Amino acid sequence: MIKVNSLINLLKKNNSDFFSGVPDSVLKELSVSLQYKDKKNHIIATNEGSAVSLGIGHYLSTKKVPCIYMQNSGLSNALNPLISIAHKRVYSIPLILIIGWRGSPRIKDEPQHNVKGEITENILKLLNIKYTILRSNKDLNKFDEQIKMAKKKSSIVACLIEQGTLTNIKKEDKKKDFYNLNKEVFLKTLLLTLKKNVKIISSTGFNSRELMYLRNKFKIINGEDFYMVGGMGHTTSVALGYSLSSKNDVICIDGDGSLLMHLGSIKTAGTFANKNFKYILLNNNSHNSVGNQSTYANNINFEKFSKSLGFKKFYTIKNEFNLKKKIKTFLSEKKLSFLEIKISNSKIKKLPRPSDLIKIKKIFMK
Ligand SMILES: Cc1ncc(C[n+]2csc(CCOP(=O)(O)OP(=O)(O)O)c2C)c(N)n1
Repeated sequence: MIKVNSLINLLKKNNSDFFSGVPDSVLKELSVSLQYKDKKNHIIATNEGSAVSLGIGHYLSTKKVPCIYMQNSGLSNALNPLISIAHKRVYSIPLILIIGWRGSPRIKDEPQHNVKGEITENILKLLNIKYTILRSNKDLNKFDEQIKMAKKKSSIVACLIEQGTLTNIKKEDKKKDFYNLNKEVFLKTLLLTLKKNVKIISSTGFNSRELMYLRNKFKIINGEDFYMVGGMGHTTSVALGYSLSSKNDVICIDGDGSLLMHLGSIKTAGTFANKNFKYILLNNNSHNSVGNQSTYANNINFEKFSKSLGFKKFYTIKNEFNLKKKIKTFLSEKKLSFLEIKISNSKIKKLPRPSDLIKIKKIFMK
């Protein structure tokens, strides 16, 4: 185990004090600690490519090497600027990557993480990025040497961190809900309001897991779900692609972190979606499932936003008053509509995880 402060101090000793990244459960201690202590020098980015690019900009203006953190699933989002801008044979920009290693061969994980976990080291090797697997304080020394070398050679260096490695010295504050409407109440009411042939496509994080939990708990059979266990930020596009060739109503249930990760896809929906595409944003203003870090979505005016992107109607719900009626009104709307739910964080303990993915796909496609 490694205290998160030992890692942060090592980076700062190397004159790296600018941090950007996308939150991850493995690196929760790091991002939460930075959010409280390094507010000025820490930017929570909407996707990993942006985080790398923010770091590139920081280097260009300060000559200091930035630290970019991400889950290994986000490494693919980061590849474009890593390869086409920062790579040794392009602009040779030094960067320190801190990568949460879900699905490492040592640790049992979900299918989508196992696939990425197995190839993560090879991706780094393909990019010629030197890396250290950080498991104990001893490994910090090796990483320190690699950082010094990367600075000298103006190259990229990385560390891989597995679940449970980082520890926090202080218990983190429990962050309060930003909004009050109970998420379980909303999702249960939505499921109970569905017509028979409705399809739901839901985003990664707690949203899909809660839907699955509630369906099982209350034995709700109307509608069918497809859970986006990975591909964060692509829920809108999958739902749009499905809806364009379907006669059924398709409900896209998205999180605010997920929406912001690939924001452009909602413009594509606003331009191309038919009225069978129903977009629901569960806005809790946080990355609830990976440590409650802020998404800063609270100050977006989603009515102006969605209407300027092509949605014809906007609805918002923030409490339980007339909940069922409001959901019905939205679902029966004949024009392309966007529904923002100002919602609490999840309150359900021990949420299940979708595991038999091929079965879920087959049932969904029936
Ligand atoms: C590409 C990628 N980057 C990061 C993650 C880690 N991750 C999983 S869920 C999540 C937060 C999603 O936020 P939101 O959509 O608001 O849903 P909530 O967690 O609040 O339910 C993140 C960052 C991921 N799965 N994939």
